[in-house]
Amino acid sequence: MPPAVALSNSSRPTIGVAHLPNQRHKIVSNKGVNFTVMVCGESGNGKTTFVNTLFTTTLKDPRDQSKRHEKQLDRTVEIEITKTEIEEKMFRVKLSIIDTPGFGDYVNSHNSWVPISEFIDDQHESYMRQEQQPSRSNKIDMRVHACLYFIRPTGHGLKPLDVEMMKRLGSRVNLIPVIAKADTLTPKDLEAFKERIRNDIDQHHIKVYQCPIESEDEEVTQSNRDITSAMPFSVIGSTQDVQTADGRTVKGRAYSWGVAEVENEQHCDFKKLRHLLIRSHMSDLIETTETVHYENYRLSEMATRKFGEGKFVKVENPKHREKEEALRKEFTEQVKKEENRFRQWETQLVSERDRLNKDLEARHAQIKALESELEALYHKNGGSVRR
Ligand SMILES: Nc1nc2c(ncn2[C@@H]2O[C@H](COP(=O)(O)OP(=O)(O)OP(=O)(O)O)[C@@H](O)[C@H]2O)c(=O)[nH]1
Ligand SMILES: [Mg+2]
Repeated sequence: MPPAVALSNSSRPTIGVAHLPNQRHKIVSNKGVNFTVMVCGESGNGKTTFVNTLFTTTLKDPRDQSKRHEKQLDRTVEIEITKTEIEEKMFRVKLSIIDTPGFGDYVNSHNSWVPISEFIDDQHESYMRQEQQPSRSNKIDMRVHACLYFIRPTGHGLKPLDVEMMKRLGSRVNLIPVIAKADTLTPKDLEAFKERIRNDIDQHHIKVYQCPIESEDEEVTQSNRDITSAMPFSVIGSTQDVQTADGRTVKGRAYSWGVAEVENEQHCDFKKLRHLLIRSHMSDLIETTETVHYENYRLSEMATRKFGEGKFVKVENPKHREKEEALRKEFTEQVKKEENRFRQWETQLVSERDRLNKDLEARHAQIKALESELEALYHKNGGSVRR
């Protein structure tokens, strides 16, 4: 685990935990708070890049540069958890980012939501079991507080697989839709695409995270309004420093027409999303995970099993399914091959039997002919030949 790292000194932001109610505030300042964000969606949408970008732009002063988190951009093949700590005015936030393998054409994508939703449920399950233990002080809490769902910037709206996946996720976690690779759409197309996604979300009754807007502070209320109106957040991911036309060095993607900047609000909503996650709505995400999603899980599980009883595990992992499918295919082919072999063998046996039968018949005919010959000789010699 990388060492505790602090946010940059300049314009120190206030992390959401500072807004927690007093009682919680005390507990949190002593022990720190767990905050877990998950990214998921189709393969190649820039999830891992986003995670790297978030780390590079959020943790400005890592004590040890060499330990700065940076993951390889190979296709992610299993759920990967990266942990770090951010610290703000005595508050420790134990931040975990969960990167998941993207689904797409290379797997049987029909059940690709299973490992992800199972992971989310497993964290609830593990927490619930720890709560049922006599000693509950050192609980390990990896419940997912926010799940960022990356939507491919096709311009057309949600795919059926997105709808299925988002529906399942929205019922168990704070789901935040994200439009990937905002730099591939023009601002006009991006706005139209956002509208289409909002309509699809409404039409399919997908539950997405609704952040509270009203606050005692008018400025905060306005900021919350801005954040909400930007949903689904568009993002650009990049850990590269590039030079803008006006001479600034920024994180972004350089094109012949100019630079798409990660932290420029005219280019994408990365800043708004980061602000929501680790500043303005962290405490609400934690709170709603506890009071809505964990509670839903706990109640539905309590309704179907006795206190302390283990969970009924259904093996529905698509990887297992694929393996099962491959084995079934192999088995069927093997059986077919064996059947063919038996059929050929049977045909050979039948023709061999026919050949032998014919042979036998011929020999019978020969014997008969010889017998007749013998009979004729017997009569010719006046019956003196012995049969
Ligand atoms: N244009 C553009 N390309 C991006 C952006 N983010 C990532 N990419 C590129 O998209 C490709 C895939 O990025 P990844 O971060 O590996 O995608 P992923 O979603 O983690 O993919 P899986 O691990 O297979 O699920 C890489 O070549 C990235 O450089 C972006 O914001 N804009
Ligand atoms: Mg990846």
